[in-house]
Amino acid sequence: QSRHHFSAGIIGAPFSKGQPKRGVEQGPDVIRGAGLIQKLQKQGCAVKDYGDLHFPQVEDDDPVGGVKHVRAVGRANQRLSEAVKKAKTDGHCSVVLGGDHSLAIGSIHGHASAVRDLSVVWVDAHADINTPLTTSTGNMHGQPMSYLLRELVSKIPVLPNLSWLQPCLSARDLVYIGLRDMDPEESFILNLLEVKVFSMVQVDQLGVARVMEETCDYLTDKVKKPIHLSYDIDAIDPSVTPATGTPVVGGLTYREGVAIAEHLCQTGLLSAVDLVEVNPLLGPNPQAVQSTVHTAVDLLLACFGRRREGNPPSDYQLPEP
Ligand code: HAR
Ligand code: MN
Ligand code: MN
Ligand code: MN
Repeated sequence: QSRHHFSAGIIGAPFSKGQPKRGVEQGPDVIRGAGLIQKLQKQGCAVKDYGDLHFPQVEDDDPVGGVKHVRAVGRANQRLSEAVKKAKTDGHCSVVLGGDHSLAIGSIHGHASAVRDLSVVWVDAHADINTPLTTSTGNMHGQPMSYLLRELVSKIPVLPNLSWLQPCLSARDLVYIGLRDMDPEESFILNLLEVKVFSMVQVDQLGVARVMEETCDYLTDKVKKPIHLSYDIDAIDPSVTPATGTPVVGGLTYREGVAIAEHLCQTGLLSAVDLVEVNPLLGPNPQAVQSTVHTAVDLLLACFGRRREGNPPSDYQLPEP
C-alpha cells in the first residue's frame, strides 16, 4: 500500500450523557455499519476491533453546580481512558468512535498515559474549553479541554467520579482548527493561554494547505510528539454533515475536512483519533444522515493513508499475457 504500515485499534464509545440529545450513542453502530473496518482493511490497514465499551447506569447523578451527568461522564471516561491506553500499548493508532465530545477527556488521558507526551489537533466548530464554572449550558461536551489542560488546573473544582483525572496537556501543544462558535468565556481562555487557533477566518484567509503546514510547523517546532486528532463532525459544514447535535453554518467543506486528515496522516505522527458527535437521529432526512456518516468514514480512511491523488499498491505486479 505505502511505505507506512498502518494499524487501527477501534474502540466504540456509545455515550451521549455529555449533551442532552438522544441518538449520538448510535454513532459507533452507524459508522461501523457504513463499512469502516472493511474499507480500512481493503486499503491495507491492519485493524483490531475492540468492540463497544459498556457504560453502566450511574444512579443519583444530579447536576453539580449546574453541570449535568458529571458522575456518568466521569465513570465513562475512566473506562475509555483504560481502553485507549490498552490500544496504544498493543501498538495501534487508537480510534474512538463516539459518542459525544466529552469522551475526549478519557481518550486524550488514556493516550497520554501510554505515550507520556503528546500534542492535540482539535477540529471542531466549538472550542469545548468551558470550565464547570463558565459553562452556560451545563453540558460536559462543551468542557473537555478545560479538564485536560495543565494551565487550568486551579480553575477546576473537585467533581464526583473525576478524581482519577490529572491534566495531561500543555496549552502550547494544542491547535484548534475550524472554530466559529465560541462562548465569550471560551474566547477569554483561548487568549489567556495563547492557544494556537485556526478559526474559519484563518481557513478562509490562508487556505487549508497553509493552515496544515503552519499547524505541523507549530507542533513539531522542538520535538516530534505523537499527535492526537480529536475530530468533531460538526467542524464540517452542516450542508455536508447535518446529522449532529449542534450544527453551525459556515464550516469546513468536505475537501477541507479530508485535507486535514490526509495531512496529519502524512506526518507519520498520528497516534490517536476521535470521531465524535455523529447523531443518526438528527438531520432532516435519511440522505442527510448518510452524507454525515459517509463523511465520517472518509475522514477516518484519510487518517489511515487513503489519498485522493491515488493509492498504488506497493506489492502489485502487472499481469502479463
Ligand atoms: N459552547 C457551548 C457549551 O459549552 C456549546 C458546545 C457544543 N459542543 C459541541 N462540541 N457540540 O463541540 O455548551
Ligand atoms: Mn466538540
Ligand atoms: Mn462541536
Ligand atoms: Mn506538515
